[in-house]
Amino acid sequence: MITLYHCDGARSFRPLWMLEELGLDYELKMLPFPPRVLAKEYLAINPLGTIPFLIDGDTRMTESSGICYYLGAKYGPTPLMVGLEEKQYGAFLNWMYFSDATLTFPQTLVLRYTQLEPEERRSPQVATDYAKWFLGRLRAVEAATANAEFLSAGRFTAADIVIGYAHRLDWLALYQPGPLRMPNEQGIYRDVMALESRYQDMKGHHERTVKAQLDLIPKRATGRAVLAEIGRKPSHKVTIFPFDFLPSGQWKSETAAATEATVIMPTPEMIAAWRANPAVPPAALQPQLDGMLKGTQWSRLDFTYPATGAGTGVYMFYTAQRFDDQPMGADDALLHELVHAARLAKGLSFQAPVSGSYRNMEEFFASVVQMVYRSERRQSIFDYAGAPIDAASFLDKNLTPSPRLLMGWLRSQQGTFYAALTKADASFNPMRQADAEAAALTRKIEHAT
Ligand SMILES: N[C@@H](CCC(=O)N[C@@H](CS)C(=O)NCC(=O)O)C(=O)O
Repeated sequence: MITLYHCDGARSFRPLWMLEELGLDYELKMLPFPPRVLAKEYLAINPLGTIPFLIDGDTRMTESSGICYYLGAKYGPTPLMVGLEEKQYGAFLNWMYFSDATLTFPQTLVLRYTQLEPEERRSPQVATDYAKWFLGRLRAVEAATANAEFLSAGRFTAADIVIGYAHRLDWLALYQPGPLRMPNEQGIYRDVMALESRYQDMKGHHERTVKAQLDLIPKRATGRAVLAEIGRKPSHKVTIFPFDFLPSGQWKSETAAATEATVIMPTPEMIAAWRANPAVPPAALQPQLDGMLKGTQWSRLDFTYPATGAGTGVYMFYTAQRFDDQPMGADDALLHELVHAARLAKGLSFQAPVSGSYRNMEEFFASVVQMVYRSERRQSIFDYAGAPIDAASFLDKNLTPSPRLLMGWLRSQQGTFYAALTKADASFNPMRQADAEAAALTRKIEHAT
């Protein structure tokens, strides 16, 4: 499988477009920009820190236009490439090199000295000079497309893709566009717009597939209990991103995982603000949390945070299709993450280890609730490592802490949620079982006294 590292708005758009035109399967890894600063782990993958980076088997490439050429040559034949035997081969090759060496180079300087550098290092002079330079060089494109729809060989080729990048909406905003870069509505740049709409399609697809799974969840009592628990913290948003948006800091440990619920670590100032003025709804802080999404302050929840008990917005990373070939279903995997989300939103996160396969208390709770849901659907039930569970003896399982103690914790931390879970009509329902045991014990004690 081909992997492409990409930042929205960056040159990696060229190979992305080429991959789409060729209809190849690929994995897209999104990074915050600039990754050199905001996703330092990426330097271990691409020491240059630049975007794009393509992995295809043993092949590693960093040059956007070179990657387009490689993909066309390797996965062709395709009309996107102009062959050596064609008259326009030289012109085609010239545009391929022109795209980066001549065209994107001045663009980069403008971007750097108007936006990327810290305020004090910005330089209006560099920006103005190189904007002029860029516009001058663009005249070659203008001339070539004055009477022709395409740049070479009379058809749409990789040359149009690599030159087209310089015309993306982002860049247009930067250069205050004139008709120069939009020759006509029917021209090649319409295809750039089509790619923009493909982004929207991808977003729409994600939203539709997640919603399809979310719609299944309230059909079961377990699902309704989890959603209601999340609903008890309306001030905290739960946002579901595609799995590939998982912050790069977590790739090493988590790339094998199919889903992940993550909180953004609040800054000490934010926690202090909450404490000083509890009347301020935490929702007011949400824009700050969202701002952190840009990359600088991603962090896993650590042991110290739950002590605040304030709860927080939760970001989940989930793509329904990742469950196509897995024993667990896309809906119960989503439910599992939503249990984490419900607890994180309440400021509950107990990472104390649980023996057996469960890793920690949070995974135990999420996994058990997931299995009650599966059991309600008359599906197989298994532990965190995938081994079958015997419903009748689950509470007696030799775990540390014991399942009964863990049930008691859940009940004391989330009483309403726990009570709702006992209502689920499932042959595996340790919450109901533990409640029934407690009631029987109470009766016995009452009887004896
Ligand atoms: N010649 C390379 C240049 C790659 C490059 O400089 N990419 C920019 C994004 S458009 C980048 O990663 N800049 C961030 C940095 O240099 O840290 C190409 O065409 O792909």
